[in-house]
Amino acid sequence: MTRIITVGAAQLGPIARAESRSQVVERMLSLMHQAKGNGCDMVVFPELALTTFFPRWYFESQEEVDAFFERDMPSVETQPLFDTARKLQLGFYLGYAELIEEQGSLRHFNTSIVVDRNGSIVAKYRKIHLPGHDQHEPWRRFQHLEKRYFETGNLGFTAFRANWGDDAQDAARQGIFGMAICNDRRWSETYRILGLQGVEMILIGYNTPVHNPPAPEHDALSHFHNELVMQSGAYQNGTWVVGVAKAGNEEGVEQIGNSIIVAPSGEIVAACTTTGDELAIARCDLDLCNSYKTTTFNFARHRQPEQYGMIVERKGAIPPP
Ligand code: CDT
Repeated sequence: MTRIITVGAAQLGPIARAESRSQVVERMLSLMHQAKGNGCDMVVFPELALTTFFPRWYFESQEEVDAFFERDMPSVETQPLFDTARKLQLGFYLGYAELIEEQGSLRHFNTSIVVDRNGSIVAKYRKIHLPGHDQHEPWRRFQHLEKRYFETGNLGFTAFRANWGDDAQDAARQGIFGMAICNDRRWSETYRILGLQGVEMILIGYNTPVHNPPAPEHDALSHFHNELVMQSGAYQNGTWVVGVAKAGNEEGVEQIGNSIIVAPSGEIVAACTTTGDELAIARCDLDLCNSYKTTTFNFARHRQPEQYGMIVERKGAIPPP
């Protein structure tokens, strides 16, 4: 059996601070139409896809911060994405800043959702590995205040079943999916926790500046590290990985593009080549995962978690001499 899902990595070029949600949504709709014209079943948009990457600025007022957040999903501005999904029968992954009242208090998360071909939200994820810092650091050329503006995600790495076929029973188009957001992709736990749930495709949106202020010596390696983590995460867990950037010079900050679709072999099978709005497409056979999940990375047969436990019991690192 082959279970082929045709996926579009729907990279977005820079989004100016002055650009409205509706203007961005227009750009996204154009990518959705292109994707449908090229036979896609779903598209993956970047992290925080609806606005500029606002954690690069320090804001004194919470009101200014909250203006970048979505209180409703869908909202008036994002409803066309859901309507178009239904009209084109095309699913999507969307990253956005979520402001929600939970347990009587207002909470801020860096969130992603998967919407199916009928325009229904089928899964939600809230970013766990928040990078950057929580205080204004004026020495930086630009800030990375995710730890100030977001809370750590509280939904875990939870795999879910999704169906991209014509009807709910169409087993040929069913698969096990997972989500992650940007910095999560650098952590092996992300892939392994989803891998242990049998994930077959991990969807990841990101915004990655080329320049890393605390470690500028990494700048020249930013593409290498981007590919390294997603390729190894795919291979070591026998899963497809779709990584999609918000790219280009956004408000004076250069962001990597390098959106890629990685096969369970670890090979890159499609890639964006610009730093603008661009679609990279791959026909992804979910059954390719089995070749890795039943041999080299047959977890039930080859993992040795009881032995790893002994290392954990040593309570961390070996003390210095
Ligand atoms: N948005 C986000 O998570 N960006 C981080 C920047 C970290 S600097 C290495 C990322 O991991 O790409």
